[in-house]
Amino acid sequence: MSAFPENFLWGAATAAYQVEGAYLEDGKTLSVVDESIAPEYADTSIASDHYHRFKEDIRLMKELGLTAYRFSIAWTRILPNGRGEINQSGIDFYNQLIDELLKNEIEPIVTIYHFDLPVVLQKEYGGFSSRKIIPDFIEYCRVLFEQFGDRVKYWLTINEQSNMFLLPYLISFTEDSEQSLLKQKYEMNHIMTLAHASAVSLCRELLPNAKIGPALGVSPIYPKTSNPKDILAAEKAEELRNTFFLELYCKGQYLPSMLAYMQAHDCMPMIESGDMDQIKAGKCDFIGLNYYDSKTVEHVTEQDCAKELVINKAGEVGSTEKEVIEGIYKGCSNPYLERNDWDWEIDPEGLRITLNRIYQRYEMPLLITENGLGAIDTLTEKQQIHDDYRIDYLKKHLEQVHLAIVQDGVEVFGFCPWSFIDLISTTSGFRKRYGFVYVDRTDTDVRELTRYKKDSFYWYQGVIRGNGKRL
Ligand code: BGP
Repeated sequence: MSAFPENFLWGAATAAYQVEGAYLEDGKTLSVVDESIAPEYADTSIASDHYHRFKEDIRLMKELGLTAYRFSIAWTRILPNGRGEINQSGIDFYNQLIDELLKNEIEPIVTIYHFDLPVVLQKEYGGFSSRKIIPDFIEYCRVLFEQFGDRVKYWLTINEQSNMFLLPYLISFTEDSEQSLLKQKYEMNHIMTLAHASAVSLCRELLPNAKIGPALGVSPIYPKTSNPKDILAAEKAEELRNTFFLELYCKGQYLPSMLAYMQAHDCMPMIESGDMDQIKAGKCDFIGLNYYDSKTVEHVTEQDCAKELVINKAGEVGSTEKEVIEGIYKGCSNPYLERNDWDWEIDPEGLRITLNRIYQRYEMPLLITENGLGAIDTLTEKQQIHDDYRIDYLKKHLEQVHLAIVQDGVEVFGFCPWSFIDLISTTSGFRKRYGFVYVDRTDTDVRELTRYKKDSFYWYQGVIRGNGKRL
């Protein structure tokens, strides 16, 4: 196997609310995700205690050989009231984190917004459901660019705008709104797109040498059979779930089929004059991709009623209920793929397919901002974690990234698996782990939070040392 490109970013990823803890320390206030974690799981008060142990964690990153680290900044640490007064302790924390990374020759990749809207802004005007968020978001971005832009070259605007459609718990919709939930989602999406594009434009103005893009959650969509009806359903699902967002980010336009869809379903957002120019002006430099699985769909019949996705949060195999989008598609399982305990279908080739679909269409550099396997890990008596299943998952996915680069001409400039260290899973607490580094705690027992290197840590270390030659 040939090596990966020179200067390929060998990274790993985390997000503030999942890893930091200290959720009310040093001036920080609560975000909507701090409040939304189900009570049976660990809350975000301590998480992996990265806030207090970041130096120890960066030593581990160095030992692992990382050349990049993707993390998110908590808006509520920087601007506890959502806007206005800057919290110096928050600035100090991220300054120390960034300086420590750079001292260790690790490139910081900063996510500006990873689901953690300040509660105050949700209460005041419904967060991203109101255009009032745009100036507040931009003020927050300005603070980040001014404070950290001298050292941070890579920025990610919004994490998984696409998934907020599928997973409404990621955003608090206004229950007493007169608008349907669907309409609220499309309104929110438009406002988020404006916020994203404004952040890109501001970054260009303040940091002309920086690179900025979104972190999109993507799953390629396959038809269940070669029945043209299934193929059409898959193409429509691909537009609805993936291309819709990519067209906005990369071309600054609404996909014609999505305009028709929004008209027909009475969920057209309010597009004010100047909006589309603003969105066009904020074209991103690269696309960040969070990839975990693929999805398979079949056509719907007249008997199929609309149904929301029910996700498997407990790790009970088979408890996912796939969504039905009336008149368009119905989710189904793929008999060719294995799945993890949370029913996520493991599909390494799907990553190559996704990289190709996106790159061949937009020709924009791609950064893999998340990829990984959530699993229940066991700490042995000798303090080891034999996570060969995770090694197998990452190895197969990296092989496909390599093939996309060398055989398909796709430009991928980095790989940031999820996650560097064990952290709170968005849906399933500490039961579902992703890290290269084990954190000794459970959802109910915080213990000492001691860090242990998993087998996958040593495997990834070898991969990085050989620049991907030895997977
Ligand atoms: C992505 C999020 C991450 C992370 C990951 C794994 O959607 O960006 O924050 O949580 O998925 O998901 P989960 O924790 O639900 O297994």
